[in-house]
Amino acid sequence: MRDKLEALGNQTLIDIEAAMDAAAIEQIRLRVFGKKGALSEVLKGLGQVSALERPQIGAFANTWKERLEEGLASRGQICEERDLDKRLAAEAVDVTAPARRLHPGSLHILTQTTRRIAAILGRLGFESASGPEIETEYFNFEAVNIPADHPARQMHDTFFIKPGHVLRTHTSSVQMRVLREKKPPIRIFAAGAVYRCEADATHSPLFHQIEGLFVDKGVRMSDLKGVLGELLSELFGTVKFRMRPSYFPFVEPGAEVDIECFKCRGVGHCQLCRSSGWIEVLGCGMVHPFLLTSAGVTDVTGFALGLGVERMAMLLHEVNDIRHMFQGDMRFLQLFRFRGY
Ligand code: FA5
Repeated sequence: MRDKLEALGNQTLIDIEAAMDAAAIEQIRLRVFGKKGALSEVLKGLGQVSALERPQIGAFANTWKERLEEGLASRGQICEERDLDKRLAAEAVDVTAPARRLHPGSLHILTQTTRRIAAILGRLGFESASGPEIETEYFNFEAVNIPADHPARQMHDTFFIKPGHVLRTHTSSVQMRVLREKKPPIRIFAAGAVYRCEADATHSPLFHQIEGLFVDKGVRMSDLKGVLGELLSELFGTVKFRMRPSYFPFVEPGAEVDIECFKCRGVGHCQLCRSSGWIEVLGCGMVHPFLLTSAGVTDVTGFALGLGVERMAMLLHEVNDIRHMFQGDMRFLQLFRFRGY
């Protein structure tokens, strides 16, 4: 029995010294000291040992037990330190390594332009309003004084969706919705996508407009002029503008607004203004009485204005082809990495 204990003890000491990590130490501990471990197996033979010899063998076994436990503890500590070193080495962060380049997103030029104009109108007291992009023919046309046989319908190359419904061709479709829902004073702007079946360098089948509508007692053309002055000078800096008589069925009188060409300063020798010295920027006018009476709004007058966001962004940033706005080319998008608004 002594020999067996000694053999087990010596072999276990060798195994302990050879253990390289905490898991191996734990395995040895279980193999020797576990319930059915090697030491218990050897000690089972204690019953056959004479009563005289038993205390000595018991003491011998205890001495080995203590030696092995000490061995496991001290080697165990070394193994745990090794494990920790290994983990630290594997998880080490090289603070001198070059940083990975971040590619932060930024707002699209159209979002920036829309928010910029919305912020100006907001400061002038206009509140945001909206209407559906799939619009009834009624709100897109009839309600804004464009009956079925009106020639102005042909100017809007319309996408027809299903009987009685179109993809709205302008944000003026929001006008009658608001006039019916709200009581004057009404001072709203409606920004959003509109659709027309046309495509070239200055026309996109999907584009964006911003509509402004102000209806109250005694609103006059001079109020419209005041708002235009604020809007245009905030966008283009101090700039001359003119209101040129024009026709839109939902306003009377109607006008198109031109700003003096900011590139040639009105001299008229440049491509931007096609040598005219003026650049057209939006449509506007006094709300047609037809709209007010059919909405049941009386004793008030109003003005409306509507502009194209893409064209405005093209002017502000000298972009020569509207298609750049929709192609998602990083070289183009990175030119407008401003993250405000
Ligand atoms: C209108 O759509 C009127 N509803 C604007 C208006 C509102 C007038 C209120 C009076 C009162 P127009 O069809 O001109 O008007 O379009 C307005 C602007 O949208 C144009 O000046 C232009 O900047 C832009 N636009 C028109 N068609 C396209 C297109 N296919 N792609 C990009 N921009 C366009």
